[in-house]
Order: sequence, then C-alpha cells, then structure tokens
Amino acid sequence: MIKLYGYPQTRSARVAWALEEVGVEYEYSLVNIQLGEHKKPAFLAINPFGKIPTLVDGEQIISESAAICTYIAEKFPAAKLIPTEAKARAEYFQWLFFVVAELEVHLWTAAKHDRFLPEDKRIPAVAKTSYWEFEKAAAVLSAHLKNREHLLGNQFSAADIICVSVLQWAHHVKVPLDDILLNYMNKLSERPALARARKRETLAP
Ligand SMILES: N[C@@H](CCC(=O)N[C@@H](CS)C(=O)NCC(=O)O)C(=O)O
Repeated sequence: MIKLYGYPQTRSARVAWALEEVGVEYEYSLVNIQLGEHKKPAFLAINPFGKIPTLVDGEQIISESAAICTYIAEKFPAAKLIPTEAKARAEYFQWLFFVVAELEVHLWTAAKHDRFLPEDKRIPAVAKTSYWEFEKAAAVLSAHLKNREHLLGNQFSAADIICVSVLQWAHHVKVPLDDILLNYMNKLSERPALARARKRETLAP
C-alpha cells in the first residue's frame, strides 16, 4: 500500500489532497517535525534529505511535493489530474514549474528570512525583495486565471493542487492576493477531497 510520510499543515497536505482526489487507499505515517523526527536515522534512511512529504510506493521512494502529486496523477489516470495529450501536458508542466520555481520559491525565501533561519542568517532586505518578487509572479498568475477556472482552463489538475496550496500559504501569512486569486483559491479549496485530506492528517496517530 502507498505510504505517505507527512505532518499536518505542511506541504504533505498537497499529497494527501492528491491521494484523496484519486481515491486510493493509503497509509499516513506521521513524522513529527516539531520533535525533529524527520532528522532521526529512522526517517533519514527513507529520505536522506530529511524532508516531508515523502511517498513510498513499493520500491519507489519519492520526495518533492510537485513530483509526488504528478506521480499520483500519472499512476491513477482515471482521476484525470494530468492531461494525456502532448500540448496540454506541456501546459501542465509549464504552470507546475512556474508555481514552484517562480511563485513558491519567493514565499519560502521570504518566510526563511522572516522567521525560519537562525537569527544571525536572516536578512530583512531579502525578505522584502522576495515578497516583491512573489507579487510580480502572482500578477502573472492572476492575469492567466482571469477567465479560467483552473490553470488548464476547464480541467482541474494536480498543478492546481500545488498552486492552491501555495496561495493558501500566502493568504495564511497575510500576503495580499487579488480577487481573482482569492476566488480561484476559495473555489478549489471547497473540493471534498481537500476536506478529507485535512481530516486524515489531523487524525493521524
Ligand atoms: N520542495 C519540497 C520542500 C519540502 C519541505 O521543505 N518540507 C518541509 C515541511 S513543509 C520540511 O520537511 N521541513 C523540515 C526541514 O526542512 O527541516 C517539497 O515541495 O516537497
């Protein structure tokens, strides 16, 4: 059975969401990052990078939430979380990489320089510039979503899971989002699979 290593309110929520969308049974293994379990030998033997989410499917061990969600989308094609036709797939990967490499990276850099790095490594100006970079990428995303319900138009995809998760994070830390982005985020956040994923993470032993 597929096993997801995760912790509530982290990037593992994206993977739980994708798993719930495809409707597969999976085991949820809680890695308590507050207690540093992700840096202990038992978990490092699974993912030497010591990061969650990590997915184990038989012999296959996968990290990186965008790669994991894409793997799930490919493995369970009936859920249609990734297109099959070449042009639509190119669009899927374009937006997925945009979200990870042009949007999320700036939020994460800002968050690190705001509060996660050791104090002597934080540079307030880097945080400020990163929020500015995030806003620039968010404006591109907003223009794309102006007349679209999803990143790929009519089709909900795993790229939306990653994108909505990044916007939820931005919203949570009070980064302003325009109405187009808020509507997109709020609408897709109503999907029942996300509610099931959150419940599953909260109930994890
Ligand atoms: N790019 C990775 C980031 C993974 C990541 O940084 N996960 C965080 C939780 S959201 C983590 O494991 N943090 C613990 C640490 O870095 O020590 C992904 O998208 O999966």
